[in-house]
Parts: sequence; C-alpha cells; structure tokens
Amino acid sequence: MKIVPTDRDILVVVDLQYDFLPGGSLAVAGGNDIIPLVNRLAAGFRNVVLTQDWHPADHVSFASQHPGKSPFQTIELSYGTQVLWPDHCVWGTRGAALADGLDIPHAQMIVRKGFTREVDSYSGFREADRVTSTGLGGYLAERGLTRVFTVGLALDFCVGWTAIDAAAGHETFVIEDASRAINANGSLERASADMASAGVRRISSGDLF
Ligand code: VGL
Ligand code: ZN
Repeated sequence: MKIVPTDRDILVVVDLQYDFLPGGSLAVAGGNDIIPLVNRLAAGFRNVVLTQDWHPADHVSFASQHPGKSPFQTIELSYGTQVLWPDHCVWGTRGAALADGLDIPHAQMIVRKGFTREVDSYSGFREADRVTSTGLGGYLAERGLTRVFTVGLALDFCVGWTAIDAAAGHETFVIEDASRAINANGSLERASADMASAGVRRISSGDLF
C-alpha cells in the first residue's frame, strides 16, 4: 500500500543550503545526492515549505564565539546542552543560500530559524529553548494541514527535531532516503531513539505515490 499525499499533507524541506552541502562549512556527507529526489518528491505534494538555517555572524552556536572551544564540543546554556558548530549559514552569505539545484517553484513559504543570537533552533517549529515558536505550527493549523512529511539535512539534527515537534500535533513521517545525517558523537542513534519515542514514522521514498 502506497502512501498518497493529499491536499491536507505538507512536505517540509529542511535546510538544503550550501553550508550543509559538500564544500560548505558544515558539510553533510552525501548532501548533494538527495536534491534530485527531494525535487521529485516535492512535485508530488501540493503543499511544500522550506526551512532555512539563518544565523547572525556572532551566533551562540558557533564555536568561534567561545574561546578555547572547538566545533562539536558542547557547552551548557540556559536552555540546556548546546553542540558547538563551525560558523555556518550566516545570514546573507552564500553558505546560507538555498541550493540552486532545488527545483520547487510551488514552495509556499520559507521558514527561517536560528536568527536569535542567544538561542539555536534545529527545529522548524520551535527554538532550542523549547518555548519560542517559529510560526510554522500556526501555518499548518490555519491551513488545516494534518500530516507532515520531512526531508533534507541533517537527519540527526534539524530534520529530526522538526519531525519530533511536528509529531506532537500531526501524523509525521521522515523520508529517510531523502535525508542525510551528520552523525557526530552518537547523534544519529540518539535522534533515531528520540524520533521513535515521539511516534515519528520512518519511511522511504518508495513508500509514496
Ligand atoms: C543544523 C547543526 C546546526 C542542521 C543546523 O540543519 O541539521 N545542524 N545548524
Ligand atoms: Zn545552525
């Protein structure tokens, strides 16, 4: 039985930006490989939104802002443990731009996230303080959209957190072969367990259409 997207379903395409692609500052292995598949999947959805990681140059998640710290180490912030990253997706830079290879002209909205200096935001729905909303939940509610499908980068951070937040109010699917992971320090295993306990369903593109 194939899953057939309806007008009440939405595809959320997460962070397909140059800094997460090979050659970028926080490159995800194989990131480029999923773009044709994402385009093909998106063509099968009436409703598509894109997320865009969008940080000020002095963002708190950058290791460069914490003397003596290196990327992939962690620090404790008011809202909990924060992984430190190479500078990436600085607003207005090429690295923050959406990949030119994306061909989704019917995408309805671009949700920017991570623009508050003091707070990171992996999820397209809620910042890392777990309180501040991006507005995406309200968009789905006002549009009457019920099921959420997620693809993009990276499976163990922004895709995973987006799916987990979506699953709080929606039937939610991660299309695994249209996503790739960073997998630093056990992050993929942890995200997989967190997605499972949130009730996120993991499917492959072959399960659709
Ligand atoms: C992401 C780390 C930092 C992602 C964004 O898109 O998965 N990961 N910022
Ligand atoms: Zn980021």
